[in-house]
Amino acid sequence: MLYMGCLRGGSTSAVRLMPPTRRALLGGAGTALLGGAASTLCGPGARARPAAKPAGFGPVGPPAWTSDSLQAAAARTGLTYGCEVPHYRLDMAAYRRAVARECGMLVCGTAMKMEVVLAQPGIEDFGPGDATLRFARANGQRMRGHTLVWHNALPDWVQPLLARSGPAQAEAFLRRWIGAAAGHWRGTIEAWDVVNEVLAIGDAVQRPDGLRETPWLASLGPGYIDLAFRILHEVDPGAAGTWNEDAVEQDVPWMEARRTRVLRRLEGMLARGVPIRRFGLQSHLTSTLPIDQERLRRFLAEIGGLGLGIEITELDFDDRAFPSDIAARDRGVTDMARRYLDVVCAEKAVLNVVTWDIYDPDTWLNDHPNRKRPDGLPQRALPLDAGFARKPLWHAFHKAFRDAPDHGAHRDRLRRG
Ligand code: 9MR
Repeated sequence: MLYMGCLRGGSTSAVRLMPPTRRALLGGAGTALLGGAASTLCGPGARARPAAKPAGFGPVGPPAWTSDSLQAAAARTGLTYGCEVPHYRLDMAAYRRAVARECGMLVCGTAMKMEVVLAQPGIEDFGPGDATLRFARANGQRMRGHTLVWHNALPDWVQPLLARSGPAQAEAFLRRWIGAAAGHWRGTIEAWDVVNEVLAIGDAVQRPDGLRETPWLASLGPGYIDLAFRILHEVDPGAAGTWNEDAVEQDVPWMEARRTRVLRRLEGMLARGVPIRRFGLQSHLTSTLPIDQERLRRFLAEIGGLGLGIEITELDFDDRAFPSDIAARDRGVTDMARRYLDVVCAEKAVLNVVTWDIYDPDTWLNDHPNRKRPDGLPQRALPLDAGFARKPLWHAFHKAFRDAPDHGAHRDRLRRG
């Protein structure tokens, strides 16, 4: 509704294209999207208006993780271990038990993305995100927010509207969206992935700044990244703003070039006073490429040296270069994991290690055309197997956490900002 009005109607009037939803009529964040003079919402000076504090997501309960869990081992060094959770999985008792037992932090796979929250124009659906947040809080777990600005997971109706909008309308839309999502969950999210995958890859690297061509870049120009961080800071100053990026972990020249771009951009953002507090390495590691521990160590240390925190946000292991034999495959995967985690856990700026889901059947790697195994077998990418038993990879994580130096004091300081 108002979103469409902003984009379609230019700067003068908000066009209500649909009747108000029950949620909007009853109050809450939806009201903020309907009310108010259109000129204050759609003009260049439009401010993100955080929603009124929601009714609440329940008290933070005592930690549910067990003393022999990944989280318990990580916490000893000031790290937090967590995983991505598809919201529908919370209907499955065994899944709930596994996640409560192992994790100190959760992140939604899709529930906090625009594709779910704004699937239909004028209707905000916070339900799946709220349910995950309630579950996390009841189990004493923290939440990451994923993700505010991404070229994927845009609802069908948003892309064409962004394409037709000028910078003022696009900025107003961005403010409304971040105001709605980060405003709704304000005070409950440790860190938001403010921008996700902003660097182009391969032949798509066309611009000198290396930015990916996206609807956000097209409508707002390269300043959209700084702007998004500033908006989040206005809406929820307690949430750390994270730049989450992929393909910066392994030892190939094109990833080294991306690491250099990351460092230069981070320096620029800090020099411009952008309120960024963390950098996230997605860490979808692949067995087809090597890991150079020294290069990785240097990269993490340089980010830490800028005063930023670091998060491992989507860790998993694509085992497609390893043999079909399960024992041999697990040896390959655990070896990669140890090489990676030993460096990661030794860097004091690293705060969170989050895997993309926790049990093998859920990994996205089985569905992706470029990631599937050539033998058609399911990937062994995650710490738990299909029966939620702890795999050799779980033991590799546990040992890496146990053997890691204690950087608790430094990590606590970085978390506080
Ligand atoms: O795993 C997520 C999948 O369920 C969603 O359909 C998809 C689109 O929203 O996003 C997947 O998660 C991606 C993440 O948001 C960003 N990095 C890559 C992840 C795997 O594709």
